[in-house]
Amino acid sequence: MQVAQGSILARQDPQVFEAIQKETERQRYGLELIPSENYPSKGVLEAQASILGSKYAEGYPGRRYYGGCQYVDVAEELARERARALFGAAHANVQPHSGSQANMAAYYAVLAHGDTVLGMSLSEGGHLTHGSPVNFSGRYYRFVPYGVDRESERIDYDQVERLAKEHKPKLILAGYTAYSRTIDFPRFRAIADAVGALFMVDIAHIAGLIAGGAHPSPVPYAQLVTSTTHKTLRGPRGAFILSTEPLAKDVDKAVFPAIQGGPFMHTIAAKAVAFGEAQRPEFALYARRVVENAQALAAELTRQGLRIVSGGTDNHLMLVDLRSTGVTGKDAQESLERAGITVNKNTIPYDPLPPAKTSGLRLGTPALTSRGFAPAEMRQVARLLVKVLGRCGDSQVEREVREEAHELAGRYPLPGVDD
Ligand code: DSN
Repeated sequence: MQVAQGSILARQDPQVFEAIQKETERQRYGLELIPSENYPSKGVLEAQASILGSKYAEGYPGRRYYGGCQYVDVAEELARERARALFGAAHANVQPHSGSQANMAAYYAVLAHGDTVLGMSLSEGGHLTHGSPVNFSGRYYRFVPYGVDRESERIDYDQVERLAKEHKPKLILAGYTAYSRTIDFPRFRAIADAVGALFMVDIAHIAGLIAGGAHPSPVPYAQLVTSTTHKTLRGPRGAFILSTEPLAKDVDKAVFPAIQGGPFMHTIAAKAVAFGEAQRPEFALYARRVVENAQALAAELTRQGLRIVSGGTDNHLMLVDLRSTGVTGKDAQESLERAGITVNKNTIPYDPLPPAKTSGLRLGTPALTSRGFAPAEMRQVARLLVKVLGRCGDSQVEREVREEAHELAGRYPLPGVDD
């Protein structure tokens, strides 16, 4: 284990220090395929670890409830301006601490308790905050779920239209956590307009692809766009909301004072850094490479006999249908983890198994692409996955794959740590 020279934490609190060191080694020598995870740059990490986190700044730049906010105002103004420019939006609120809070604030801005919303069900690719009964969203609002077509495993836009006409929602929600196909934003907007609904998109997963031009943008079509900053966007852990000008005040009031108190100014500074990085030409290359890598991974898995839900991917992720292997998502995830490959089990559309077991795996390429992996390496990763899935739970196979995964990962620096 490499010990950081001169670490104060190593002496002050060896237990916490060791946990951080071990996690660093896990990340450095493991193959990270969870599509919602990524590695931020050193600049992002530096801003996030900065003393700006000590400052209370309830309110917004120029209108704070605390003195001494002149420098955190600079950071937040930069984050807002860069988010607006990056996505071409009229308004940006960069204070939400997480994607769930961004969604909560967006709903709060435009809905009243009990209002009807159309959103994709969690089991087919939505998110907890898209109306799950165990989440505030399903409890406070009347969510009507839509799903994917059983044959094509793509969004059934005709069903969305039928449900919209039947239920007359106040809001229609698109944007998913486990959907691998391009979303037709103009079609959604047309459906929303036809029934007088607002249109909102949660781009938490695809924000970086949109910023880099590798997925169409919902901004010209949606009144509200929410996102996290730490997935394909490669920023710090956090979130933001984009909106049209008429909704700007309601969005700001919903974030503060309605649902949040003091903003995390260190994280907002780190968001500014990340938005700045995403404006650079090399970020567009990154975004395209994320998709190329996902397509290479999906193609090799298919060649090796696995079925990819909907037949492939247009973005950074894919769902693998494990039913032909006789292995559950849970067992596959555990065996792969022992083999040095981190994935997450996920339901597939119309999954016969419950969410704690699942018939699928969700794989994504943002993290390995940040490390410098190209399609050739993704094909090697596919072969390692297939080797484990073919002999799931076999400790000899897990050991062999772990050695190969360790060697492959070790060839690429861990961004933010080794650069
Ligand atoms: N937990 C995130 C994901 O993994 O997709 C969504 O919030």
